[in-house]
Amino acid sequence: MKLIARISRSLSIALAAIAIVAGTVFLSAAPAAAENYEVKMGSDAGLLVFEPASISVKPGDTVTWVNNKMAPHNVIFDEKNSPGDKALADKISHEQLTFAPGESYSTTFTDDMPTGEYSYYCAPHRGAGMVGKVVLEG
Ligand SMILES: [Cu+2]
Repeated sequence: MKLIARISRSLSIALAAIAIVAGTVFLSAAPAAAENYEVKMGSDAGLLVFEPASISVKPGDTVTWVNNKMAPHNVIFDEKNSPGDKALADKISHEQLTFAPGESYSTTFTDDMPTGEYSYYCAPHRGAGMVGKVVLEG
């Protein structure tokens, strides 16, 4: 009887260990799904805006800016209006102008980047108010 009790006890410990290992494997194999957000450059109605003008993202998410109307457009972040330094602002900017509808470029916001509000603008249309922001949450 004692032997059976001992066996069943070690068996339940083994099962618990297996459950923990299996749970860990499952969690690491399924991280929170990264999202891809699309921002139109120039609204459907032909306004000089980014649409949506503000989006919130989490580390791992990607923002894709798609040329829509009223080209040319680009996406410029500067360090004065963003967390981080000039090197980071330059790295996530897309200075190249888009002309053709559907042209696009992307930036992935990673967990090594400081959280906060990253403001950007379109160089040709900054004066017209073509500005946007990406809020990187922790
Ligand atoms: Cu523009």
